[in-house]
Amino acid sequence: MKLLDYKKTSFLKSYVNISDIDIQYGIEIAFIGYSNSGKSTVINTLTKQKKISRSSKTPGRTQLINFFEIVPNFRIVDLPGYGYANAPLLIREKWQKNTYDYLKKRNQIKGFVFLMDIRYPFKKLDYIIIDIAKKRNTSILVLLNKCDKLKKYQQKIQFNKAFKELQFLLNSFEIELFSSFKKIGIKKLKFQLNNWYNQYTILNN
Ligand SMILES: Nc1nc2c(ncn2[C@@H]2O[C@H](COP(=O)(O)OP(=O)(O)OP(=O)(O)O)[C@@H](O)[C@H]2O)c(=O)[nH]1
Ligand SMILES: [Mg+2]
Repeated sequence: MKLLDYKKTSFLKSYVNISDIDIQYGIEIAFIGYSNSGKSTVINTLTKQKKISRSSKTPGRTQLINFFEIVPNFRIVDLPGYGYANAPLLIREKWQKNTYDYLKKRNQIKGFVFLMDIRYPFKKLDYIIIDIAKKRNTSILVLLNKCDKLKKYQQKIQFNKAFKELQFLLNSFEIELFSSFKKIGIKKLKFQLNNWYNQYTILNN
């Protein structure tokens, strides 16, 4: 199994609309979740690059579909978060439609890294993403993010609850506690990304 060096990740390209995406080769992993759930920060943590992806205290930071290349033919994609309440409704709807369209239609997606704030999991729009993953039959890693905000025993309770809910909703999934601030869960994230990449290379060689 080839282990990837995530520090070598580089920015590839940004797009406003999915219809503009002109990369057809290789595969990609989509990072998705509510606005402010910590997607861009996870990508910075994974790649050990503080500013590869723009993160912010203000929700709605990521407004484009941003592609990063780990190695040729293997990309991660940072998406605008859904459910950002302060954006004008029209803009919000456009972002959301954009994101859902991309997640539903894009063949190159081989995995979802799906983030939920461990304190407030399974909000309304999260179910839409889980449903898309199920319908596509796409492999999903759920990160219960910002676990540094809870005590150990609370983390366990939230983990068990989420595990049960996911078991009810999906046939298969992976789940892990995550914190960019405390560097928790990174091993699992790398392991899953390595798996996805290796499955692709086995199939294509
Ligand atoms: N406590 C805690 N806060 C975090 C963690 N990761 C990110 N944050 C904070 O959460 C906020 C949002 O982080 P982003 O990475 O910009 O979130 P995002 O999901 O990319 O947001 P959008 O681009 O709006 O979709 C920032 O204030 C981060 O500092 C974490 O592990 N723990
Ligand atoms: Mg972001």
